[in-house]
Amino acid sequence: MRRIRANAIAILTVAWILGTFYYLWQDNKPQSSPSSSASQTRGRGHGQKVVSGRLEIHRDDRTIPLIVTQPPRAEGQSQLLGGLDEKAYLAGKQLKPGDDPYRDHAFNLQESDRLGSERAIRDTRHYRCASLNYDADLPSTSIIITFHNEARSTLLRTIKSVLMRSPPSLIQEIILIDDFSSDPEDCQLLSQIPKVRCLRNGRREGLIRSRVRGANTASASILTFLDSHCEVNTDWLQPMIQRVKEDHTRVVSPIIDVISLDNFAYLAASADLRGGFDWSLHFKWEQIPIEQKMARSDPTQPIRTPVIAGGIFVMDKSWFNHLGQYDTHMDIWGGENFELSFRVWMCGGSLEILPCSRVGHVFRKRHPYDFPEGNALTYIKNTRRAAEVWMDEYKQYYYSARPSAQGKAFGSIADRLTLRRKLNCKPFRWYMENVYPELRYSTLTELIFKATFIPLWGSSAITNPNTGSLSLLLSPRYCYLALLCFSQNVCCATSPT
Ligand SMILES: [Mn+2]
Repeated sequence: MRRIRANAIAILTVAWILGTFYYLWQDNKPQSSPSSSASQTRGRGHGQKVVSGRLEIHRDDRTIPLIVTQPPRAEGQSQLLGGLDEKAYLAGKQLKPGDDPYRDHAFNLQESDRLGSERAIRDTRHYRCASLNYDADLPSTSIIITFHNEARSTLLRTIKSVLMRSPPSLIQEIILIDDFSSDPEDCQLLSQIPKVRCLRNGRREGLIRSRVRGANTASASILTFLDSHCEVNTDWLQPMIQRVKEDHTRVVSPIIDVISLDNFAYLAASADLRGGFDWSLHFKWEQIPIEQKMARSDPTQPIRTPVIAGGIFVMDKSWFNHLGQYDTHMDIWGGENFELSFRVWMCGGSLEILPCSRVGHVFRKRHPYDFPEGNALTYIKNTRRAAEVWMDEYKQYYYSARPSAQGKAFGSIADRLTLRRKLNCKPFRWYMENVYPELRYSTLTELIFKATFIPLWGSSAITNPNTGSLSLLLSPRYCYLALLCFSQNVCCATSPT
């Protein structure tokens, strides 16, 4: 009897230790945002991990130490900005004393203004990137930046960093699409900068239709979509254009570094992440699967990614047009990155993250602007369109994970279905099997651990109703087999909805 008890205690102890390790491991894994109650925030797709506070922001000691990208010399500056009076431009919009610096842009405007339009930032690439060579005859690109009421200081810093840190021959033009901002001069004045063009929408269109407008007017053969609060890093452009030049069906993104929304510090993001999502079509950064990680002998090699975050990427213009640009019935923001990612993979292309290309981005905790139809409804409409057009029978998992999407209006998808047929795209099953097999089921080990250590594991899942399968457990309406809910795919499969 005593022996049995001793054994039981030993087993429990071992289980407890393993559970603690598992919990710590979970904690270190990049997680998606806990704040995804639909009305809250998704700092433009790629923001989630910052919001979670679990972000992989760590200074990677394999990166080039102490080398910073230089600001341009004083005499170069006047040429860089052409006729723009930078001081007057920035002074035209300033924070009044006593105003909340976070109110209008959801980042610390005071700090952004204080920084000025140029600064040295750390070169966050792996040191081997600096010795890579690129073709001398790379084609040029049209940079497309869409914005709505962006702060002048962040917008100007984005443009200047592009001009400072790109070979001039690669920049055909910078097209700004002002999506009906309150002050037309935010954009117009910037067109005094050489190569910068400004187009203003006559009404609010959202980033999807704005980008299509930019793409249609672009004169270069390669499109580069860039967010309006970024700073590009050393040699950010060459790796991406090289990959697209070699194969025009590749759609490539940089590693997106983090610019702190509070103090604007430039922080290196982990180089071991790719884009993923859960069944509610909630974007998240995730670790590269271990077998792929083991197979990576060269850290400068591209990383295959199931989806892109969507804010920053490079794509061949004719390929963009061939694949049907964007679904222009999607509004304002959100979901377009899934639609594009599914389409690219299923219709003959591929998606990559290039570790030797780095772009810093201010990740925010909320959208600073209004959604005319409401944030949640817009996200549901857009993701529902993506699911209905591309996910085939797997869309039932989307509806199980996002029951509120049932019955919501999403407009006609006839055009997009015709497009899919015309392009002869592969079924979603192919995507699941070949591009993102990791989505299907939690591993058995995870299942057991999660079932054993509910209190530990649950603390993170409970706060994350959109992605945490525990939330499904807590609402048995959507699941008959409560225990199996820990693997949300199993749960969805047994869902009555
Ligand atoms: Mn953004």
